[in-house]
Parts: sequence; C-alpha cells; structure tokens
Amino acid sequence: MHPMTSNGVVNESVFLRACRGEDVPHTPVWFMRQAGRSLPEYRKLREGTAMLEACRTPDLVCEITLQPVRRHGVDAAIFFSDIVVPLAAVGVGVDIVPGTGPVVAEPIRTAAQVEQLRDLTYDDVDYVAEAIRLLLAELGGTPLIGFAGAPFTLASYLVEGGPSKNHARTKALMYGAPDVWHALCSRLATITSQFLNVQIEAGVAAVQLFDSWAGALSLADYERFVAPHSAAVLSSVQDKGVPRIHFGVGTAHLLGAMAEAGADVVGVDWRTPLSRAADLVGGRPVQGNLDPCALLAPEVVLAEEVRRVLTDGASASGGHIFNLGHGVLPETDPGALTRTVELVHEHSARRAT
Ligand code: 1CP
Repeated sequence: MHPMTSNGVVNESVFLRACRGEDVPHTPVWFMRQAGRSLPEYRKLREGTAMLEACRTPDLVCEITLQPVRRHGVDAAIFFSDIVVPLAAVGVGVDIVPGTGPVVAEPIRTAAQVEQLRDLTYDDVDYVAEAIRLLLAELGGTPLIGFAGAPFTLASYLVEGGPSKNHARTKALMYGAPDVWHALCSRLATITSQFLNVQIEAGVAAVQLFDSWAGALSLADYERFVAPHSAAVLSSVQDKGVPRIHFGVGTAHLLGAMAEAGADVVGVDWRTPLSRAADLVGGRPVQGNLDPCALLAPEVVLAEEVRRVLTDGASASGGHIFNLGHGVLPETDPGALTRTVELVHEHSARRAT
C-alpha cells in the first residue's frame, strides 16, 4: 500500500522510485552490509550470541536492522540475516564461524546428498516473517530490502565446505558431474525462491539476489551452468510488486547476462564505470559502486570519490542507486558512512519540477 499525499499523488520512497527508473529528488543511498560489521552498537548487542542464533531472534534482527537507518539516515534498510539462513533452516549442518564465515559440516558433492535437500516452508523460517513484521511497524517510510544468496554462491559454500578463493571443487563438480551440479542448483533455486517469497509475503519492499562469487565464472559457463537457475529464482518473484536487484562481484563480463536473468536493477562492483554498466544492462537502473576501501581514505578523498561515482551514475541511462561496490569492511569508521550519505544527498539534490 503506498502512502498518498493530499493531492492524491503517490508519495513513494525515493529508493523504490529509483528502482523503477522513475525521477527522484535525490539519488538514494544504502550500503551492502550496513547492518552489523562496523557499528559498535551492533557488536555490543551481539556479545554472547552466535550469528545464526541472532538471525533467529526477531527482536535482535529488528534492532540490528534499524541501527544503520537511525545512525546514517540511509534510504533503505536491509534485513539482518545471512545467505546460509535458509540452508540451516532446511537442516543443512552449517554454522557461521567468527572470522571465517559459513562452514558446512559435510560438504555436498553427490547426487544422494543433493536429493536430501528438502523444500523450505514458512514454519522453517517463521522467525524471519516475525522480524519483518516488527520492522515494518518501526521503519515508517523507509523501505525494507529482503535478500537471498543465488544458487551459484550458495552452491560454492555447500560444495567447498566453507569460504573459497578459486571455487575449485565447485567448478570441478560443475564440469565433472553436470547432472549433479544442475540438480543441486535447481534444489537451491527452489529453496531460495521459497525463502524470498516468505519475505515478500511478510512485507519487504524489494529483494536483492546476492551472487557474490559469480564473477569467478566465464560468460559461457555462467550462461550454461548458472543463469538458468538464477533466472528461475528471479522469475518466482516477478510480478509481486517488489523490484529485484541482482548483484555480484567482478562481473563486468556478466552484467548483460545477469540483467537478462530477470533483474530490475543490477548491482555493479567498483571495477566497472556505472555509465558503461548501464549500457551493458540494457538501460536498467544500476546500483553501486564506491570502492569500500574509499571509506578508509581521508575525508577529502572520500568526498572526491563519492562525487565521481555520482557524476558517473548521473550518466547511467536508467538511473542510479548509490551503494558500495561490495559490503562495508569491518574496520570502516561509521562516521565515514554517515558522511557519505550526507554527501550523496547534498550533491545529487535536484529541484522539484
Ligand atoms: O547487508 C547487511 O547489512 C545484512 C546482513 C548480511 C548480509 C546481506 C550478512 C550478515 N550477511 C549477508 C550476506 C552474505 N553472507 C553474503 C552476500 C553478500 C556479500 O557478498 O558480502 C555472503 C557471501 C555471505 C557469507 C558470509 N557470511 C561471509 C563471507 C565469507 C566469505 O566467503 O568470504 C561471512 C563472513 C558471513 C558471516 C556474517 N554475515 C553477516 C554478518 C554480520 C556476519 C559476521 C558474523 C560473525 O562473524 O559472527
């Protein structure tokens, strides 16, 4: 339901308008991994609670999601969770190890193991829906972004058993046992679709599909082994009234294919100029792409980089949502994030027409 102004004009959020390629009074900004990571109030709240346990506790999820919205005045909130939450919810033995990331007890590499991956139901993740309901009551007009990991990125954790540099075992399965690979990705696409649909039914305003590690693939392999599964996820959330953002790292050569998989907005890392990315994604809005390391630079340098991204984004034909090229680094000074929001809003402010 969109709030109406007195003259009956729909007064929708700047972020959602930008996702649809509509005119906006200023460039909207939010940050991947804005919840958690660099915030001292987050670290304090998390003390003594394991990551996955925190993700299953609606009060905590609600508070952690709100922290960066209050502190930085970003134009969107991202739901505090992790890409492995739905996998744990269907019974995969996965834990998030501090300082490492997701670790899978028994890596999945055989057809028999793939068959054991079951569907995800609402009851498996009722705590997610509950946290979203709490958040909608608190967020006012700020839209909430739901998210999930894309089949390739999830498969990489499951096959490798944890974080990986080269995704060697993952690619070995893909090349060596394509039937098992497609069966695995197709199972993951179903679980991911179910997870995103729970979030949409609970009320998120947009969804982002994180295919963080897809950039490790050639275009030919992406199209053959991955795109059909990501497309299945994105089509399962089509026509639900929520924009779909599709993001990966190191994807200059994949941007067109990622757009065609069914994205409304394409996320771009810092390596590709936004104006070029916009051409590659058929004029869809682009999201990005400040280098997260720029937040560690002196303020004058940061300001220059923010302006450069805004100028480049202004020439992106489909419109621009300001973000980082990847997630906030843990050592980032939260003040640099707040300053970036101010700079984006100041420098992109347009007169009402
Ligand atoms: O964006 C936000 O603020 C919401 C929170 C969020 C999101 C969107 C978390 C919390 N994780 C994610 C997604 C996620 N998780 C991605 C996709 C985004 C990206 O590329 O950054 C990926 C690849 C993961 C996997 C993961 N989970 C890693 C990376 C490991 C690797 O392979 O290099 C790590 C370190 C985690 C743990 C995690 N997730 C989130 C937090 C706050 C933490 C740290 C928790 C802890 O150490 O206890």
